[in-house]
Amino acid sequence: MKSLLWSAILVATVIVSSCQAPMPEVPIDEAGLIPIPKSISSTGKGFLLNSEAAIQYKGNGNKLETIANYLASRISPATGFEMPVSQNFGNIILEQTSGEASEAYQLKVDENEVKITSTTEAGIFYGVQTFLQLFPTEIESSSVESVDWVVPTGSIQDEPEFEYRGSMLDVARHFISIEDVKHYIDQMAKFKFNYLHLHLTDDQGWRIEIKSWPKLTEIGGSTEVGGGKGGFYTQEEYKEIVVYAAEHFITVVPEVDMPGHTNAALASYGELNPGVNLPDGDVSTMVEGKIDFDILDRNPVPAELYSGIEVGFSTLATNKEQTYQFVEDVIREISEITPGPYFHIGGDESHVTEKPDYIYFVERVQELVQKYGKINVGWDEIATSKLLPGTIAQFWAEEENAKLTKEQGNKILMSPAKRAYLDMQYDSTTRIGLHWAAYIDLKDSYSWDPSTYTEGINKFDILGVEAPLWTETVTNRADIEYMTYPRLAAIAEVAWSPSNLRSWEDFQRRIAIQGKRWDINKIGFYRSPQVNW
Ligand code: TNX
Repeated sequence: MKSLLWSAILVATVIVSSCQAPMPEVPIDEAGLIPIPKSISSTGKGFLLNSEAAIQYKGNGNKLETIANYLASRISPATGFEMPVSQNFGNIILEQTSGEASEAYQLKVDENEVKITSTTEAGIFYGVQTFLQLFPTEIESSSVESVDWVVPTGSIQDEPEFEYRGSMLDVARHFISIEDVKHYIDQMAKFKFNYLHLHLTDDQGWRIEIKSWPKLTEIGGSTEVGGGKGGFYTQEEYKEIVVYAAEHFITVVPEVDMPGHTNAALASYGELNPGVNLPDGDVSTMVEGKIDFDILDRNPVPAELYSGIEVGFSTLATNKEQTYQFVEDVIREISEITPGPYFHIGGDESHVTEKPDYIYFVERVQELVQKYGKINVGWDEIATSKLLPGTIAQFWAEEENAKLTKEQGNKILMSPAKRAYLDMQYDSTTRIGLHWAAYIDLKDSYSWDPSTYTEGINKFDILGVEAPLWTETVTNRADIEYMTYPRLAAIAEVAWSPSNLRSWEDFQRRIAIQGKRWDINKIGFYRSPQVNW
C-alpha cells in the first residue's frame, strides 16, 4: 500500500515537473515564421499556455481591446481556454509604449510571461500574428485539441522593410462576395499585409453603388466574365468591408479603372461613349436616310454588356465635360466612404484612347482625386503623363514607365507581373489562370528583390509591393485559394523582410509548416512540387 502511494506521488511529481519545464517542439529561431522577422534570439525554453492564461492590454490606443479580443478569439477555440481580456492582469501582455509611431514591435517570451510592445496598435497586431505562429500548428483548429500549448522562449525585434504591403482582388471580372473578401482579409492579416486594393470596375462589371449614377450597378453590375449574374456592393456593404479590413489593420484602396476598361460604364450610360467624329461644322440632320452626326455625338448609344476577356477596346469620351462630371461624382462618392489615403484611377491598357487624350484625361483626373483629399495611384502607364507630386505609379509591365515615374520624383508600387501576379499559372498544367507574363511557381514569387528588380530603381523609390489577383479565370473561393496560396505568403516575405535575411531553402522549410496550418483552416492551397509538404 505504502509503496503504491509512493509510486503515485512519484508519477505525479514527474507530471507536474514536466509541466513546469515544457520544451517547445522547436526553438524560436526554427519556428515557421512568415514573414521572417528582423532579429530573433532564442533562450531555449518553453512557455506553457494553460487554462489560467489571461490577456492584459496597456496603453492609450482605443483599438487595443479589439486586438486583445482578436488574440483571445484565435487561441480559445483550439485550446478550450477562456482567455479573459482586461487592463488589470494577465500573463500575455500587449503594451503600447510611447515614442515615435512605427510599425516595429518587440515580442518577448519567457517561461512565465509573454510581452508584445510597440508604439502603435498596428505594431502590436503584427506582434500578435508572430506570437500565434509560434504555437503548435493545431492552434488553427476550430475545435479543442489535446496538445501541450508550448511556445518557445526568446525575443524578437521586427519591423517591415516596406510601408505598403498589399494584395489586390479583381472583383470586376468575377464578382467576389463580401464573405469571401472577409475571408481573404483574415488570411492577409496573418502575413502582416496592410493594404487591400479592390479593382471595382472593368469592362465586364461595375461593382460599387454610385448614388448619382444608379445605372452603373443596375446595368453595369448585371454580368461578369462568362455571362454570370455579376453583382455589386452597396455603399453600406463597401463600408462593412472597409471596417472589417481596418479591424485587421488593413486599409482598402478602391480602384475605378479609366479611361480604358470602362465598358460596363459605357453600357450603363450611352453619353459616356465617344461619339462619331464630326466633320468640322457639319450640322446635318437625319433627313432622307442620312445620319445626324451632331445628335450622334451628343447621344451616342450605350455599349453592349461584355463578358469576354479581351482587353483594350473601351474608352470614356475624354473630350466631353459630361465625362468629367461623371468621374468627379464617382471619385467624390467613393472617397466619402473610404478612410484610407489612396484612390486608384487605373489608367492601364487604354489602347483606343488617343495618346494626347489619354494624357489630358489622366492629368485632369489626378486633380479631381486630389480635390477629394486622396493620393492618386495608377498603373504604370500613367507615368507617360505629368504626375502630381505624391502620385504613385504601380509598376506591372513597363520598366520604362517605372523610370519615368522616378524621373518625375514619384514613388513606385512594385507588382511586376512576372513575379507578383497571382493569376498566372504555376505551370502549364495549372487548371485555371493565364500565362501571358510567365508561369510562376513558388520559387519565382519568392526569389526576387523589389529594390534591385528594375535597373535604376532602388529601395528609396519604392513605396511597397502588391500581389494582384485578376479573376478572368477565377470564379469562387476554391479558385481564389488555389491561385493565392502559397504564393501570397512568399510575397508577404518579399514585402516585409529585408532581402539579406531571406533564403529560399529556409522558406521551403517554413512554408511546409504553414501548409499544415492551411490544411487545418481548410484552405485549398496549391501543393507546389518545390516544397516537401
Ligand atoms: C493585365 S495588369 C491587366 C488586367 C488583366 C491582367 C490579367 C493590368 C494593369 N491590366 O486587365 O486582368 O493583365 O493577367
